[in-house]
Amino acid sequence: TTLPRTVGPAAPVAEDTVALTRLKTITQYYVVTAFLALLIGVLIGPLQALNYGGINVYDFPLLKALLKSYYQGLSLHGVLNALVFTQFFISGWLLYLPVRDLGVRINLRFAWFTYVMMTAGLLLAAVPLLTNQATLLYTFYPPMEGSPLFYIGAGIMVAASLLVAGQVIWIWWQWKRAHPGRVTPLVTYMCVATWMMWLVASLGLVTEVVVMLIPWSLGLTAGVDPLLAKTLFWWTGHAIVYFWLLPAYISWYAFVPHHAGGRLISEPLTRLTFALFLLNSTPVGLHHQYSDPNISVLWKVLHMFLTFLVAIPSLLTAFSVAASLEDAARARGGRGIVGWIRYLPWGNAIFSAQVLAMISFILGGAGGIVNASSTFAPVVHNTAWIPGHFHITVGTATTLTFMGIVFWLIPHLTGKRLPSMKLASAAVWTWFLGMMVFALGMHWQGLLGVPRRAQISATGSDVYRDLPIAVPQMLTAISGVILLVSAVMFFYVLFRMLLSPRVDQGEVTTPLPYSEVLSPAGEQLAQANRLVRVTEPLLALWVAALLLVLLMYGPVVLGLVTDMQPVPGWKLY
Ligand code: HAS
Ligand code: HEM
Ligand code: CU
Repeated sequence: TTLPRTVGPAAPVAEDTVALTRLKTITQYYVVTAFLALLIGVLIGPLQALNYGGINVYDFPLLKALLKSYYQGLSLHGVLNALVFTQFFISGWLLYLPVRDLGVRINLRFAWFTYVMMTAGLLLAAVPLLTNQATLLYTFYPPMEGSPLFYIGAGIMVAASLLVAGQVIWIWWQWKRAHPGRVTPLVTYMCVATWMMWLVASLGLVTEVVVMLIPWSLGLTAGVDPLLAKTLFWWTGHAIVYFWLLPAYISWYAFVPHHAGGRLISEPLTRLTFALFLLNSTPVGLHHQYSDPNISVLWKVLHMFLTFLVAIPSLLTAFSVAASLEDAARARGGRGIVGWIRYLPWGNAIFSAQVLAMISFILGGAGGIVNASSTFAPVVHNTAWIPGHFHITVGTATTLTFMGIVFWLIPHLTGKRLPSMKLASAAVWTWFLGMMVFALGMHWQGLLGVPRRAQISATGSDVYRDLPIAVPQMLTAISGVILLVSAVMFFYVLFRMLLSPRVDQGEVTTPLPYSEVLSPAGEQLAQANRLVRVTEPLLALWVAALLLVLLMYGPVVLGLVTDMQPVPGWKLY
């Protein structure tokens, strides 16, 4: 009999060799560090939700001892969740997958080095964050100024992620040289494209931190130009959302069909999606700066159109992944136009986490299109609508997907078992419910004019009480409580699993869940269809991506550089 064709290598079940065990340990370190950051970050979230429910808890003595201000808490929340959790998880995930996919040996010392470097950066940045010396919010816009340790630590963290990117691209390149004429396997393709995108995207942030913020915070320069710094920040700041999203897409394409019992529809289409993200993720950042002066409307409008264009690979994903789910449900006996949905394995938390994440992203994506439309942007910009938007993108589409992944990844890496599928499911469904209620409350308040990043519950901010916000405030407060309960259940399951003894060989009981595929890409480039051949030269696509971002950002940045208005720093905390 012939095995069904999957998106993975022919024999994904491997022996636990010494090298494989070590690779698994490194991956586990990345993933556990990520979730420790999320644990602390997420505990602060409900306090902020209560604030947007009109309830001020920041004067309680215990809390006052821990957090100097609402803004210290908000800085910790944003940095730990959106920057630390994501980066550590993704670095482990997108290192492990291509190494296994290509079946190669890697330099494990180098892999350990990048982990240690990233963690050192995190610890360095954590000191000023925890001592209220870097209360700058996760966007750290100058002229707000923090301790140099914060910028240096953040810089080291990003540099470490670039080394992981380099290692993955290197092993792919070695594989290409050893296998001329072969099509890059799908999972590796997606990982390499994502890392290449991140290398183009991170240039803005690296320049901002290394050239501007570190010398300035060390007192070597007298001031910085806030608009130039902010523009470089958003060069990276929009594309970073795809650095958070694409690792979830990798799971939705390659693994979710397997959990559902169906097939991936098309490898060539999946490759097209990632090629489009590589090209188009970065030159769109000005949609965060519609209201900023000194940047011409022409460039803002160009970035707006490019933003609409970058929604297309997500729409391709929506239809393609939905078709995989329908395929799975019909194979399980599902019938009817929508009736098939009931036949999906909703009781499996690995599956439900990721599909609920997708559903949240339908709404999150739609909100993104609203934000990107320059006519609507002034209504929603800097209001509570925006946190509403990103808690159902990064806070659910990404986070809930990663939660679903660890339910199989930890057993796979360690040979331990998920202690309770019921509790895992309860955590997943309450996270989804909590975030949907949160998003409703926050979008609604935003439309009524409630600003983001504001301690509106503090005495003295009575101005918002005159708005008709009682109902959305109540929804937001309730959502914070639901999410707290959800987080407690999730972390209980996660840590019970991590602390339990190893029961079997993870490779045997929980092999990599590669999906079967309906339209494979084929193995030989010469026989592959046109789309496969056009998307294969990733290095050329990478160069094209770099040129496109230079074209779309070069004149804007140059204009700001030739007209710099350096200002001294502020300490507002
Ligand atoms: Fe966004 C602000 C525009 C996507 C995150 N965004 C933010 C901020 C964050 C963020 C953190 O144009 C705040 C930054 C700050 O602090 O100031 N965003 C977009 C657009 C998209 C988008 C056009 N955002 C994301 C993703 C994020 C994220 C992804 C994180 C992971 N965003 C903006 C704009 C702003 C902004 C403006 C600035 C606002 C302002 O004024 O400050 C697009 O990429 C969205 C495309 C998505 C879709 C949806 C596809 C749906 C899929 C699911 C299918 C479902 C299935 C399930 C298959 C078109 C793929 C079926 C189920 C069955 C049961 C059958
Ligand atoms: C901001 C609540 C989880 C990322 C906020 C705000 C609230 C909130 C109310 C707005 C604060 C303001 O604008 O003043 C929560 C709750 C959570 C949660 C209740 C769940 C228990 C997450 C997760 C992520 C995340 C999982 C990402 C992985 C962020 C970011 C900000 C934010 C980046 C913006 C910080 C800033 O403005 O500098 N959160 N959140 N949150 N949240 Fe969450
Ligand atoms: Cu954006």
